[in-house]
Amino acid sequence: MHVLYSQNSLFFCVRDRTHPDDLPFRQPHVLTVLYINQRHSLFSNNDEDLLKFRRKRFISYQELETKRSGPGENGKPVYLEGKEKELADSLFEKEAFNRLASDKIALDRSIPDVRDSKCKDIEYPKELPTASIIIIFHNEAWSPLLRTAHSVVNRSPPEYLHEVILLDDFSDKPHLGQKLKDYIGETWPDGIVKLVRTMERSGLIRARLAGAKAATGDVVVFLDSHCEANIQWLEPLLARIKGDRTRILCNEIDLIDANTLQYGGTGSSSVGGFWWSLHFSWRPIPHHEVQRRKSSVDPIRSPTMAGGLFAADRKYFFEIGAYDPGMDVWGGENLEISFRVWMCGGSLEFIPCSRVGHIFRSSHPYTFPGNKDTHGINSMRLAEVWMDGYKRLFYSHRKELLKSDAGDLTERIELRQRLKCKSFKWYLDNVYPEKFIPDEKVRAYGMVRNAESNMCLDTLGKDEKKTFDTGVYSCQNGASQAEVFTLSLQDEIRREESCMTSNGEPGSTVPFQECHGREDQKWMHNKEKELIIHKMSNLCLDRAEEGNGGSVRVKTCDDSPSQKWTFEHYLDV
Ligand code: UD2
Ligand code: MN
Repeated sequence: MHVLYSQNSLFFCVRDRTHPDDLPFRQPHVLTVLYINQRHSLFSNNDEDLLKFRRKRFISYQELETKRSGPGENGKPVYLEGKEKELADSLFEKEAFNRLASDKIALDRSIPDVRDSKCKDIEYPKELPTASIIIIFHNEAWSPLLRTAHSVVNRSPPEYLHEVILLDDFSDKPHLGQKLKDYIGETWPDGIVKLVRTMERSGLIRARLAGAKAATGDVVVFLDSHCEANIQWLEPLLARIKGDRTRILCNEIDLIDANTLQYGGTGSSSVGGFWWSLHFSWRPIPHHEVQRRKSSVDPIRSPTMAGGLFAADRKYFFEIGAYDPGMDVWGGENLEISFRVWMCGGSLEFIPCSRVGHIFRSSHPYTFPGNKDTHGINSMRLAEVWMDGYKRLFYSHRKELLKSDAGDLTERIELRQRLKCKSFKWYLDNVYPEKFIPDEKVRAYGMVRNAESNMCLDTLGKDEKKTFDTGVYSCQNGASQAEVFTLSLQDEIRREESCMTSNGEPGSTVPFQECHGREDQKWMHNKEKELIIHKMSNLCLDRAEEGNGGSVRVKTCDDSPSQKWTFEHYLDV
């Protein structure tokens, strides 16, 4: 263990590992992540002096926030031109955001208060638990990382802000070495911001675990390293945990534009869902939840969380199983913790009055060691432990994983037994009743085959979040998810979220569109005659074009072989 002392910063830090640039402390170290943060005598080791200092800093930031001017202030966009824009564009590919624009903006810039105005009238208890904010990063760019830290320090009341832990997951970029350590020491001489480094590349899941183990506040709050915490973001989270420590709470995530760094409010109209491929999705707040809530600022119960930004009672976080340390680098942990929390007696909520911006990037600005599909394997771990028989629906999307090894799951299975968690069916029935299950309580499902041609209905690999025309492809006999369709009890022919739709014009193609339950999405299947009839127009589904990738259309029923379709499986309902 090394005690590091930065001459110019009055900042002490004991760490398990040193950044490659932190000479002369190059030798590797064998310790779990550990540090202490010692206050300098400037504060005479007196808690009251320290709090006074922090309060003054907090208040003076609020006083000046509205008077600031400069690029990006008040969350405004930054536009680059000429050579600068060219350079920014070329960097964009690697970093997946506009680093040049970000570097132009003050690290402690002001942002607009995008909350529902009702939030301002809410009074939170004076006595609240204290929070450790854990910001994990691997090779993050300088300005987003520091802007995250500044926003937290400047917008969290000091009496509740126990510490901010910058958890460096084995970065090797020079700016994250000595330079970062010095900056922290000089900027926050009271030691509120602490730097902890892992000894090896841990991936975001184990990095968060290391951060939570290092934390000593009552509550842990996790943030990505490219966020901006907004006004009064912390109090609503802490108040809700004070009310019930088994609540896991997510702030609303605002959008910081990856190109202009504009801070945009997103509203509070979504909850988390998932695709059976175990990717996260945003969905509108379901009807039953809209009815349950009395006000637009009430907490919103959500089946899942996006993953990066949430708060939990620190001890409860560990009691409920923290994270699966067998998960690597990126992906899956968000659904794992979501399923687990609900199934094991906790709950998950979005808090409309707590807002934090996040830069959504279209790719990852870091490497995946060994080029592994970590989302796939991590998801497999969660499916095996938490989804019971429903894991079939995950594997139907990821057949190739059936040959993969998810690693040792013993501890996670034991955890589920020890906590006496409920079944995944319970979760679906009670927490996410609107989730569509393609092969239960339906009339028929599987391949939809046209016998004459041995062609099957097929999505042709189209993006199912958008509208796409139904096509045909030679039947893959179960090998392709793109050929799995369901005839629902509501008379839809559908995929997970989208339904076959027709405007009833003879000869028109049949697009898949978001399911809405209206007449243009209702179909009748006559099993004996092998017909699929659009109810509204009485037209028949017809394989209109030959060959792979051909389209299907609705036409006047004429008993021709191109209008004969059978489903692979029929259920007795
Ligand atoms: C989303 C989540 C992210 C995580 C992920 C699923 C939000 C806003 N973001 O993806 O937090 O739950 O889904 O796994 O909900 N990092 C490390 N070590 C690594 C890789 C990443 O510390 O090996 C850090 C990274 O610097 C960042 C955080 O982990 O601070 C999340 O990574 P991301 O921003 O690339 O993930 P994102 O937002 O695409
Ligand atoms: Mn992120």
